[in-house]
Amino acid sequence: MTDFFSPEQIPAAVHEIMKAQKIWDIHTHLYPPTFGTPTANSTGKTDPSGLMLWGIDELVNYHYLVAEVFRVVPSSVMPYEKFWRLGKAQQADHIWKNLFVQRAPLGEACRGVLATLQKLGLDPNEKTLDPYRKFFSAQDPSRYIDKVMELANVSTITMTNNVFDDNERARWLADPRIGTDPRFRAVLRFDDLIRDFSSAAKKLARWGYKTTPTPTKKTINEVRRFLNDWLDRQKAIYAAVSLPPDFRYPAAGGKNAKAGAVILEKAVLPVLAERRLVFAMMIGSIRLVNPELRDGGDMVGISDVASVTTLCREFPKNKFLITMLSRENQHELAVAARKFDNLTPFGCWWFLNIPTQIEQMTRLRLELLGATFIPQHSDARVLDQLIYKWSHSRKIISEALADMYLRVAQTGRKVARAEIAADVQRLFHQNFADFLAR
Ligand code: FIX
Ligand code: ZN
Repeated sequence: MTDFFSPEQIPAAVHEIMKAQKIWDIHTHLYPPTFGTPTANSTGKTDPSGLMLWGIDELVNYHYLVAEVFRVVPSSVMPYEKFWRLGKAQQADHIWKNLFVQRAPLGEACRGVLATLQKLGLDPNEKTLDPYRKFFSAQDPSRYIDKVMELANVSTITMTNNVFDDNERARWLADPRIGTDPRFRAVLRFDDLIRDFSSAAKKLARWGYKTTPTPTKKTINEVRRFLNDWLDRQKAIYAAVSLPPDFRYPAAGGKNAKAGAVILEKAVLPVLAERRLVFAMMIGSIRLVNPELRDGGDMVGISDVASVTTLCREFPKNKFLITMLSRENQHELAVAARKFDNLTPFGCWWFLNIPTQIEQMTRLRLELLGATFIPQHSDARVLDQLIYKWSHSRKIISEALADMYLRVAQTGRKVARAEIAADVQRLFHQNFADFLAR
């Protein structure tokens, strides 16, 4: 007997199905303990340059909150260089006092920290961070990953593995088994190869590849060898770049931009097509408009969707996973996805990962694409963020989805539980798995 819902039952039914759905988080900056952790923990093993970030000092030092605290205590009062000279704990104390204690923590990134503490069973009203530090220092990193994944109901964490990051690259070269934690999947990330091929070519040459800043046939072949070596080493499930808003294909701009486009066309896309690997292009980030803020110093700009449609048309054997950083690009990108089945839009990226924009983007995409896109990724940089980033997004996406089914039910078409469950599974796991496997 098919289990249909009356219109009044739909919102609660969608919420319950969404809550139960395990999520494949397709883009994060998270790592397993094999990459080392600077956070004090029950094993006593810490690594100051470790990449696995978790715990209260990392949560409160999120680069979003660093940028926000300078709006409250300006650099004329707390000079940037003075802030950066503080230790991580003192930086966190400064942020906690000024954003969480001396005023109501209104912003989304602040609210996220509080929601995470609440779901961990901690009191979000503490005046200092010490009680939280005590809790986190008692955790075993690997068991804590299981706890956070369970609270967030996340099945798989997809990493961002930047081959041009010296710390990360050295770790992969030192330990062939570093990426084998079954809870994580690797992604080969190589922004510099496209953004700044001239400097990337010099680095590849230092690493033993016969590359020059001019993309000759020999250089192109060597870049292909480099990509294959690292895709194999990482067992990467896709490859990714973040690109500035002025990215264009065909290339516009100077010699370096043109070289990047040649590398994209002659090396990156052919290698990924041969391996049937997805290419994620995250377009619209301007690096370090304020370098004093370090990771928090990046900016958004309106990008060119026509370059995306040109790539989708000219490289039909490639699969493009696209997210754009500007709100103004979202409608055009969703329409572009109606034109090309090798284009899957994903996520509400970075400055768009706030309730108002998640709601608007999800409704727009459902109305134009049905359940054929990937609504969200966490972009978490600190493990514990999975808890709030997913609880916030589930609620908003659930409300948008419920409205869509309500509209269907209002036509007299009955809506079955199995249909809702199938769509939720598509949106949070199967669309991604199918796109990878296609
Ligand atoms: O390029 C990226 O992967 C961005 O997501 C990051 O660079 C950015 O700092 C971030 O974490 C945004 O949420
Ligand atoms: Zn990211």
